[in-house]
Amino acid sequence: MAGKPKLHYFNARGRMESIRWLLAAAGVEFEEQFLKSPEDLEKLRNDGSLMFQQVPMVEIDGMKLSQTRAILNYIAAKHNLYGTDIKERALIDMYSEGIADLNEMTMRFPLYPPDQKDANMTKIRERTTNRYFPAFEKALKTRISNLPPVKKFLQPGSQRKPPADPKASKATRELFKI
Ligand code: GTS
Repeated sequence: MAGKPKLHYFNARGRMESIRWLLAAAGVEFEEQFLKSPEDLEKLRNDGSLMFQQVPMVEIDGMKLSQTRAILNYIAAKHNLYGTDIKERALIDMYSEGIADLNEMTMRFPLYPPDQKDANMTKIRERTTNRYFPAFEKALKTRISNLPPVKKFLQPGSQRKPPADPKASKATRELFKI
Protein backbone atom coordinates (compact mmCIF):
# COMPACT_ATOMS: atom_id res chain seq x y z
CA MET A 1 0.00 0.00 0.00
CA ALA A 2 1.27 3.49 -0.85
CA GLY A 3 2.38 5.59 2.13
CA LYS A 4 0.44 8.57 3.39
CA PRO A 5 0.69 11.80 1.40
CA LYS A 6 3.15 14.20 3.01
CA LEU A 7 2.24 17.87 3.07
CA HIS A 8 4.96 20.52 3.14
CA TYR A 9 3.82 23.95 4.27
CA PHE A 10 3.78 26.37 7.19
CA ASN A 11 1.92 25.44 10.36
CA ALA A 12 -1.07 27.47 9.18
CA ARG A 13 -4.10 27.29 6.93
CA GLY A 14 -3.00 29.39 3.94
CA ARG A 15 -3.07 27.66 0.59
CA MET A 16 -2.71 24.19 2.12
CA GLU A 17 -6.03 24.24 3.96
CA SER A 18 -8.14 23.37 0.93
CA ILE A 19 -5.81 20.41 0.31
CA ARG A 20 -6.21 19.27 3.92
CA TRP A 21 -10.01 19.55 3.56
CA LEU A 22 -10.04 17.59 0.33
CA LEU A 23 -7.93 14.80 1.76
CA ALA A 24 -10.19 14.69 4.82
CA ALA A 25 -13.29 14.59 2.60
CA ALA A 26 -11.74 11.74 0.62
CA GLY A 27 -10.99 9.90 3.86
CA VAL A 28 -7.22 9.96 3.28
CA GLU A 29 -4.84 10.20 6.22
CA PHE A 30 -1.84 12.45 5.68
CA GLU A 31 1.37 13.57 7.33
CA GLU A 32 2.61 17.11 7.62
CA GLN A 33 6.11 18.50 7.50
CA PHE A 34 5.86 22.05 8.76
CA LEU A 35 8.37 24.65 7.60
CA LYS A 36 9.67 26.19 10.80
CA SER A 37 12.39 28.45 9.43
CA PRO A 38 13.52 30.03 6.16
CA GLU A 39 16.24 27.36 6.09
CA ASP A 40 13.59 24.63 5.88
CA LEU A 41 12.17 26.27 2.75
CA GLU A 42 15.64 26.83 1.35
CA LYS A 43 16.46 23.16 1.85
CA LEU A 44 13.42 22.10 -0.21
CA ARG A 45 14.42 24.56 -2.90
CA ASN A 46 18.01 23.37 -2.98
CA ASP A 47 17.18 19.70 -3.21
CA GLY A 48 14.97 20.37 -6.25
CA SER A 49 11.68 19.49 -4.53
CA LEU A 50 9.82 22.65 -5.58
CA MET A 51 9.10 23.18 -9.26
CA PHE A 52 8.61 26.94 -8.84
CA GLN A 53 10.47 27.34 -5.53
CA GLN A 54 7.10 27.66 -3.78
CA VAL A 55 4.93 25.76 -1.34
CA PRO A 56 2.41 24.09 -0.92
CA MET A 57 4.13 20.91 -2.00
CA VAL A 58 2.67 17.45 -1.53
CA GLU A 59 4.55 14.19 -1.81
CA ILE A 60 2.09 11.66 -3.17
CA ASP A 61 2.32 8.51 -5.29
CA GLY A 62 6.05 8.99 -5.90
CA MET A 63 5.63 12.60 -7.04
CA LYS A 64 6.39 15.97 -5.53
CA LEU A 65 3.41 18.03 -6.59
CA SER A 66 3.27 21.79 -6.35
CA GLN A 67 0.73 24.42 -7.45
CA THR A 68 -2.33 24.25 -5.21
CA ARG A 69 -4.88 23.68 -7.94
CA ALA A 70 -2.81 20.97 -9.62
CA ILE A 71 -2.57 19.21 -6.27
CA LEU A 72 -6.31 19.54 -5.63
CA ASN A 73 -7.17 18.31 -9.11
CA TYR A 74 -4.93 15.27 -8.77
CA ILE A 75 -6.37 14.28 -5.40
CA ALA A 76 -9.94 14.92 -6.53
CA ALA A 77 -9.50 12.87 -9.71
CA LYS A 78 -7.80 10.05 -7.81
CA HIS A 79 -10.68 9.78 -5.35
CA ASN A 80 -13.53 10.19 -7.84
CA LEU A 81 -14.41 13.67 -6.63
CA TYR A 82 -13.79 15.41 -9.94
CA GLY A 83 -16.96 14.79 -11.92
CA THR A 84 -18.01 12.01 -14.24
CA ASP A 85 -17.57 13.85 -17.55
CA ILE A 86 -15.86 16.98 -18.86
CA LYS A 87 -18.97 19.11 -18.37
CA GLU A 88 -19.24 18.21 -14.71
CA ARG A 89 -15.52 18.80 -14.37
CA ALA A 90 -15.86 22.28 -15.91
CA LEU A 91 -18.59 23.06 -13.37
CA ILE A 92 -16.44 21.84 -10.49
CA ASP A 93 -13.56 23.96 -11.82
CA MET A 94 -15.77 27.05 -11.86
CA TYR A 95 -16.81 26.54 -8.24
CA SER A 96 -13.30 25.81 -7.06
CA GLU A 97 -11.78 28.76 -8.96
CA GLY A 98 -14.38 31.04 -7.39
CA ILE A 99 -13.45 29.78 -3.94
CA ALA A 100 -9.76 30.16 -4.77
CA ASP A 101 -10.40 33.84 -5.60
CA LEU A 102 -12.22 34.31 -2.31
CA ASN A 103 -9.51 32.45 -0.42
CA GLU A 104 -6.87 34.72 -1.94
CA MET A 105 -8.68 37.70 -0.43
CA THR A 106 -9.27 36.23 3.01
CA MET A 107 -5.83 34.61 3.30
CA ARG A 108 -4.14 37.98 3.09
CA PHE A 109 -6.47 39.69 5.57
CA PRO A 110 -4.40 39.07 8.74
CA LEU A 111 -1.40 40.64 7.00
CA TYR A 112 -3.04 43.97 6.17
CA PRO A 113 -1.93 46.96 8.26
CA PRO A 114 -4.57 48.13 10.77
CA ASP A 115 -5.55 51.17 8.69
CA GLN A 116 -6.50 48.92 5.74
CA LYS A 117 -8.36 46.23 7.66
CA ASP A 118 -11.80 47.86 7.72
CA ALA A 119 -11.86 48.60 4.00
CA ASN A 120 -10.70 45.09 3.18
CA MET A 121 -13.20 43.49 5.53
CA THR A 122 -15.98 45.48 3.86
CA LYS A 123 -14.84 44.23 0.47
CA ILE A 124 -14.59 40.62 1.66
CA ARG A 125 -18.08 40.78 3.18
CA GLU A 126 -19.54 42.35 0.06
CA ARG A 127 -17.95 39.81 -2.29
CA THR A 128 -18.79 36.86 -0.06
CA THR A 129 -22.42 37.86 0.33
CA ASN A 130 -23.16 39.06 -3.18
CA ARG A 131 -20.82 37.12 -5.40
CA TYR A 132 -19.58 33.83 -3.97
CA PHE A 133 -22.14 32.43 -1.52
CA PRO A 134 -25.12 32.98 -3.87
CA ALA A 135 -23.52 30.68 -6.44
CA PHE A 136 -23.24 27.89 -3.87
CA GLU A 137 -26.65 28.59 -2.37
CA LYS A 138 -28.21 28.34 -5.81
CA ALA A 139 -26.61 24.95 -6.47
CA LEU A 140 -27.53 23.59 -3.05
CA LYS A 141 -31.08 24.90 -3.28
CA THR A 142 -31.61 23.03 -6.57
CA ARG A 143 -30.16 19.84 -5.10
CA ILE A 144 -32.06 20.07 -1.84
CA SER A 145 -35.35 21.04 -3.43
CA ASN A 146 -35.12 17.87 -5.52
CA LEU A 147 -35.14 15.57 -2.48
CA PRO A 148 -38.59 13.90 -2.76
CA PRO A 149 -39.96 14.89 0.69
CA VAL A 150 -38.65 18.43 0.30
CA LYS A 151 -40.05 18.66 -3.21
CA LYS A 152 -43.45 17.64 -1.84
CA PHE A 153 -43.23 20.17 0.97
CA LEU A 154 -42.52 22.90 -1.58
CA GLN A 155 -45.73 22.19 -3.49
CA PRO A 156 -48.72 24.54 -2.99
CA GLY A 157 -51.15 23.20 -0.40
CA SER A 158 -48.44 21.74 1.85
CA GLN A 159 -48.11 22.71 5.53
CA ARG A 160 -45.29 25.09 4.65
CA LYS A 161 -45.88 28.56 6.06
CA PRO A 162 -45.68 31.70 3.96
CA PRO A 163 -43.02 34.34 4.78
CA ALA A 164 -43.82 36.33 7.92
CA ASP A 165 -46.41 39.08 7.55
CA PRO A 166 -45.24 41.97 9.79
CA LYS A 167 -48.80 42.88 10.85
CA ALA A 168 -49.75 39.30 11.75
CA SER A 169 -46.43 38.78 13.56
CA LYS A 170 -46.97 41.93 15.61
CA ALA A 171 -50.51 40.84 16.50
CA THR A 172 -49.28 37.38 17.56
CA ARG A 173 -46.52 38.89 19.70
CA GLU A 174 -48.98 41.22 21.38
CA LEU A 175 -51.49 38.43 21.99
CA PHE A 176 -48.87 36.19 23.61
CA LYS A 177 -47.03 39.09 25.24
CA ILE A 178 -43.71 37.94 23.78
N1 GTS B 1 0.32 29.51 -7.55
C1 GTS B 1 0.97 28.93 -6.40
C2 GTS B 1 0.04 27.92 -5.73
O1 GTS B 1 -1.19 28.10 -5.86
O2 GTS B 1 0.49 26.97 -5.11
C3 GTS B 1 1.38 30.05 -5.46
C4 GTS B 1 2.19 29.51 -4.30
C5 GTS B 1 2.77 30.60 -3.42
O3 GTS B 1 2.75 31.80 -3.77
N2 GTS B 1 3.31 30.18 -2.28
C6 GTS B 1 3.98 31.09 -1.39
C7 GTS B 1 5.50 30.88 -1.60
O4 GTS B 1 5.97 29.77 -1.59
C8 GTS B 1 3.66 30.77 0.05
S1 GTS B 1 1.98 31.21 0.49
O5 GTS B 1 1.59 32.38 -0.31
O6 GTS B 1 1.15 30.05 0.20
O7 GTS B 1 2.02 31.49 1.91
N3 GTS B 1 6.20 31.98 -1.74
C9 GTS B 1 7.62 32.00 -1.89
C10 GTS B 1 8.03 32.48 -3.25
O8 GTS B 1 9.25 32.54 -3.46
O9 GTS B 1 7.18 32.78 -4.09
